[in-house]
Amino acid sequence: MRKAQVTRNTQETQITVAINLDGQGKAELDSGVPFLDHMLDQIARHGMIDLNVAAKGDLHIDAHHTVEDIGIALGQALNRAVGNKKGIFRYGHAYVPLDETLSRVVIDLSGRPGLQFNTIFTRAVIGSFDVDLIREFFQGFVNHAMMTLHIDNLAGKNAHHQAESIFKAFGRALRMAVTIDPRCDDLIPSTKGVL
Ligand SMILES: [Mn+2]
Repeated sequence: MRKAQVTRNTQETQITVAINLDGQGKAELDSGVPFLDHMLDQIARHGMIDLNVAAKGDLHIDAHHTVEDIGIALGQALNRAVGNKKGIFRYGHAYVPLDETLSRVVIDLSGRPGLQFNTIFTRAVIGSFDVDLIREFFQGFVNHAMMTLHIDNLAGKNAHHQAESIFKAFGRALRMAVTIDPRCDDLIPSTKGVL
């Protein structure tokens, strides 16, 4: 089973995450940031990834450190869980609508960190959640997952819908990228022979 657990403790946050790429979309989420829990639940459900996240962060300041550091820890966990990437699709993509909103996410488990985040949120906050933190989450994630990630919100009038469609599309795209193609057996999907 492709699983990993990461504990990351700093003076700002204490985080433990566990990931199972061959899971059933089950999530146990206690990030301390309810909107983030709602988004992580989308990754688990639509990615068919089991996800546990427990975090204690300096929320008396704001949610910035907690959200960014959960992205970092999850990126580390993904990097460990995919291992040497033998037999995986490597690339994944998804378009996900949510009513008037449409988002596209494209992934390459390239071994190189890179984020292209093209989204103009229609509001600065969703409830009490600062929408800037969505980019911070994904930047932390790609830096440690060592993945190329293109996120484009193509249409949207509602910021909750924009965020949710991005996380759903990310889950779907990740599910495709980590899927093992049985024909590939021990092949690493790169002409370099290493990812
Ligand atoms: Mn929602």
